[in-house]
Amino acid sequence: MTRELRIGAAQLGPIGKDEPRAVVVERLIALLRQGADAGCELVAFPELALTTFFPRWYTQDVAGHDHYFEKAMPGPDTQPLFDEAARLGVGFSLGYAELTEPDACGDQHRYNATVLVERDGSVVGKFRKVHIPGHEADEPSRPFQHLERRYFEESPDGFPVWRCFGGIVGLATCNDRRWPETYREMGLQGVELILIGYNTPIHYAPDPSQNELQGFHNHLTMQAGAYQNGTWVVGVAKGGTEEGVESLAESCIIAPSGQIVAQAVTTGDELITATADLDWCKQYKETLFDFARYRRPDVYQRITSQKGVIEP
Ligand code: CDV
Repeated sequence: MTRELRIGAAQLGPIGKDEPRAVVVERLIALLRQGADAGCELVAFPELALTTFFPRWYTQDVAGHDHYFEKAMPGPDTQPLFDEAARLGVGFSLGYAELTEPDACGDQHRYNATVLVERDGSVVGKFRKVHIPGHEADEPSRPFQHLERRYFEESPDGFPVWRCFGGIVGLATCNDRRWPETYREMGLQGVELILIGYNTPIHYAPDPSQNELQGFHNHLTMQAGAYQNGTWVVGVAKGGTEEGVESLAESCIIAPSGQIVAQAVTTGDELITATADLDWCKQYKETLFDFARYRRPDVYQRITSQKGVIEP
């Protein structure tokens, strides 16, 4: 018996700085309905899918950007998406900026988060971005800022996976996809499907020679992560030119073989779909990448604990 899950990647085009949440949520609902029409049981939305990519602007006081954050998930603006998901019987993942309730010391925390929601509209779990790229201080010489390190804390929670949708599902966010540890952490927990939202500006200020390689690196990392861990990977972009900044689209669905089985062809709102046979993962997890049989953590441990390069 195969375990087939029909999945969608709901790529978004630009979201304007002044676009109200309610209008964005209508766009998300339209894509969710397309997913339902295409037979999807699960639709992935991008990173920070409710607002423009606000870390491109500096504010002296970080709280000056709190209007871009969600204090509850679902909240008043996102409840219609949860309701429609339950009505349609389509689950989803959604990236958003999370502002926590004050803790015992009265401190609030800001995370680049993604929520995973079941087909009945219930919350399965939440992931907070682990690898936070960019910079903390204003760098006016850049054509635009990438101030994620100013606005978001790094997650202390790592990479959990959840048994849901008939398999084992994990989440990651944008820059996380470039790091092999992201996939391996989840691979070691038996992950079969990883959903990854991203906002990737084409222009990379620290080294513009990478600009023309953005598409290559995007697929390179996710295809390698899928293959080396025997898992499906969905990469879903907010693409196009948003507030003057061009971002990569090229959303895709990748099989455990590392092959791309569906890819977006526009830079706007677009749904791509695939039928993911979760049992395909076994062909890699039980052969080439049989971790229990072939991995050598004893040796890796020994090498990484050595100090420095061995000199001749
Ligand atoms: N949103 C991101 O994490 N963007 C980074 C850029 C800044 C390199 C990315 O890895 O795509």
